[in-house]
Amino acid sequence: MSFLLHHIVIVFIYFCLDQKEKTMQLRKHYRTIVLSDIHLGTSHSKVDEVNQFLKSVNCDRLILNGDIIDGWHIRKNGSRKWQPAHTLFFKILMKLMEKCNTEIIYVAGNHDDFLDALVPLQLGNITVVKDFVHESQGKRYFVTHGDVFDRVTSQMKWLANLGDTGYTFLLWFNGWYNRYRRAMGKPYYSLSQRIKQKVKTAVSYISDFEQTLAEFAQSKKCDGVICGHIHHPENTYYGKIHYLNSGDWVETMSALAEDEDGNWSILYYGEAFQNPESEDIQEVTKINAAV
Ligand SMILES: [Mn+2]
Repeated sequence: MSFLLHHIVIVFIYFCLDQKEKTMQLRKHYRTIVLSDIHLGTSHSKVDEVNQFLKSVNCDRLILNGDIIDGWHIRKNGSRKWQPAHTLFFKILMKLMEKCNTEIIYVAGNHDDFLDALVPLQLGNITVVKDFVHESQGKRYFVTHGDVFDRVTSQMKWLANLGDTGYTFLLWFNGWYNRYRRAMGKPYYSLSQRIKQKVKTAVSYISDFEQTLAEFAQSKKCDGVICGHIHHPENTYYGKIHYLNSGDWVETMSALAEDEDGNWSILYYGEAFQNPESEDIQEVTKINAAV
């Protein structure tokens, strides 16, 4: 009897391992994924969405391009807003490293500046840096969070703080507005992004930031730049310089992805996960059911 039980257990374990293997294979594979501005530790962080996104992909290199943990917020308000979902984010990262052999490069931003004292740091498959050059398919990309190039936050702290208060209010309002939209059966809408697009000064601020970064990449003899910080995803060219911004997981829920051939694209969470007809969501539902 115990012999039979023993066999059943072994078969069951093999079955589970096989399922796990299949689950990892179902994930969409990219050469590189870039995430930034998740602001873990705040209530505005779209942590469930980023976790769901991460469970649906697999990559050789994951770049966490700054403001992943909001150290400023935690210092000011304590860790009350730290949810199990915020810890789950790191567990998913561990799984990626373990199962997919993903290399993780954490680039410190301004909200996670507590890491500045540690850089450069190498812990197994994780590297913590302030910036680095990502080389792929013969191209060189300068990777930085981007805050040091932001004239508003680096030169006028008081203005940045004032902006921060207004911004926090906007995000709070955005949350309520979207709860109302959801109740009406409407998809997610980023009110703060819409307002930013309308306000002229915000538009010139964005193009100013992009231009500065493109010039810096050129001075570093790079073909492109990969940044975050302004919560404005982009995949464009400034002259010959490829400007890439990974967006954020507070407003736009976006990431950058590089395929096997070195082509870059912006992935929007909403596109893949809010349209139940899409193949991606069916795939992910299958994956989540299997986990
Ligand atoms: Mn930032």
